[in-house]
Amino acid sequence: MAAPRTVLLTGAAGGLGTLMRGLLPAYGYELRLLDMVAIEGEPDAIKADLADAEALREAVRGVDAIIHLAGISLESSFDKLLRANIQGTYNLYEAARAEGVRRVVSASSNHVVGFTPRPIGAGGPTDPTIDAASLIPIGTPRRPDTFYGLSKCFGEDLASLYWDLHGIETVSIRIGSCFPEPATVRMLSVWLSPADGARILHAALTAEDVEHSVVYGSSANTRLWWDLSGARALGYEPQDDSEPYAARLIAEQGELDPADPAHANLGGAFCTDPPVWPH
Ligand code: NAI
Ligand code: 15L
Repeated sequence: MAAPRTVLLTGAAGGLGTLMRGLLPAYGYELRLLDMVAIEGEPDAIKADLADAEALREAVRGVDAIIHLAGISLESSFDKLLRANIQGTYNLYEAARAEGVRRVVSASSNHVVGFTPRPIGAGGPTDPTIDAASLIPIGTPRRPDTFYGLSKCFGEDLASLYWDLHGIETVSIRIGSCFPEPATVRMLSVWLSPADGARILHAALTAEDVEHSVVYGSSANTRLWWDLSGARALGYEPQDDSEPYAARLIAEQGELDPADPAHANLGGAFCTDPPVWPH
């Protein structure tokens, strides 16, 4: 497919949406912004809920691709997740189908595999680097750690169905932690720097013949836990590594303890005491 130019960015008011609004125009994209809340300084942004199927049809009309970030980004009640992440994502794909949009890049999450035990370095629990053969593969069975993670499993499967039934291509990116800086020792392994976030979105928008691809999304962290080869195959070349933050974070918080259930799995504290969506 021709490289997309006009891209709908859902969830544009959120943390990741705000970072990507700043970074993606440099790649040549014209962004159409959508969120359920108003976006300061963006009077043209579309204020619409994913529940509003008509508004979504209008929002996707004429775009070359969609980056789908909108939704509940933490644990919540099943009913709220059903409405925002499950029904809402379905509504968006239906709008894409009806309006002929051929490419979606969708924010999945590491929490679809959150209960997967994290790999341990060959040198023991505090050995930071994992040898390539022990990195978690993309095909590892899904083990969602929350209803939130479960809603992201649905998003991946919906994308698969819309490829097979309707020929809409999606890259589902299982994002680690995309924030300006890693804030925890766990994030040293799963951090996606904002600049690498823009790089992976750009790769997912422009790669040829992605069909439905699921990839992990993080920077080239020294302490990486999963296999980034799927993302690299799309043309993603991460430039950042969380390691410069390691000494300070470990001094402040200590090493991860594999005997602590909040440290034992990829999903970290989502497996024991997940942060809850505040709304
Ligand atoms: P966020 O919570 O900061 O932003 C989500 C945005 O979606 C908000 O602006 C909110 O108003 C909007 N939204 C929520 N429900 C909506 C609805 N029904 N209709 C329209 N808009 C709605 O989350 P963040 O961190 O920006 O994450 C963006 C996406 O990436 C989310 O789907 C999240 O699950 C996913 N993700 C983020 C990670 C990260 O490290 N930031 C890691 C893994 C996945
Ligand atoms: C996610 O899926 C969340 O949306 C984000 O806020 C972070 O908590 C991230 O995972 C993480 O695992 O750190």
